[in-house]
Amino acid sequence: SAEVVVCGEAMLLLLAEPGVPLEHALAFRRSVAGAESNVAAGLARLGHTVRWLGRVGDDPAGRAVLAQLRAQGVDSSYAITDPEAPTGVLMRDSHPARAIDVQYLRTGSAASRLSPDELELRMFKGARLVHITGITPMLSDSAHRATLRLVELARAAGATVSFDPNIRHKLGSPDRWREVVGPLLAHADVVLAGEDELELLGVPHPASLLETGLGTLVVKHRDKSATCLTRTAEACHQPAFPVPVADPVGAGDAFAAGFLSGLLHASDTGQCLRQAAAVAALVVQCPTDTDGMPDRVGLDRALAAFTGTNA
Ligand code: KDG
Repeated sequence: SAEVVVCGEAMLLLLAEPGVPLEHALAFRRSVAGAESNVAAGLARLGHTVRWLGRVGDDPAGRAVLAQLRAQGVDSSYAITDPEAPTGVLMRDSHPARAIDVQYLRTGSAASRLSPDELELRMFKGARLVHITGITPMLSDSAHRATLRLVELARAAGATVSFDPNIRHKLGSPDRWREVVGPLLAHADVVLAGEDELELLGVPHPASLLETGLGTLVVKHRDKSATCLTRTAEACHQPAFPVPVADPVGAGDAFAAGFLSGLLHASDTGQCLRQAAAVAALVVQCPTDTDGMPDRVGLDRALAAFTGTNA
């Protein structure tokens, strides 16, 4: 069994050589993209047992994705290989100070065919935490229904549900995001969201979510600081640690991995937020979404360096 279960689309990532616009890049680095698999990789690196659920095609890209997840210590034994649809691909560039160009080749991908009847309670046995994002329900109607099923199964297994809306404008209009992803906020125990995302989803006053059942809300602000609100503890605020940014993509997933690891260790919200900020600060210094993910020792060292205390 795994302590954490995540479900989502993992894609082959083709990352343009640093700083070169996607359109002009000649050399690409191969890696894996996918918000949920990024969180899985981060939590596994921090010592948690993590299972990834999702679908890939029966193709070299799919095999490469599964091999990388395995190498990152993520259990993919329940992954489904679809003989009829391809693995999704994400091409992008990375610049610290310019908008990042992303091109998806994911329409009709194997992952987008996820359906509720493929999810079974045994996949969640022993899980303490199930992490989902708003990307999955935006992939297709069946993936939307599967996301609702995920929440049901997580509840049946007695797991905490964490949710990151992860709005990606290329996947749908703001209205569509509001309609599909907005209602999911009410199903989660823990929400990690950008303030711009909450505004788009029609939640101008984040604290109001705590009145409708949510236990923990982390709001990521435009200045990269974050606030954690809970029903019981006092609000906590954490600025971002200042670091040179090489590739900002994956910062949110790194932040989630650091925060959720803290929750699994029953740390107080201040510590969860510091860890979140530290993991994000380490990940943005490296190319790809996950290369900078620290292990426990690396995280403690970074926290000591960032906060000026001894580990
Ligand atoms: O969170 C980083 C993600 O944006 C990236 O890995 C790809 O999941 C992804 C998506 O759907 O854009």
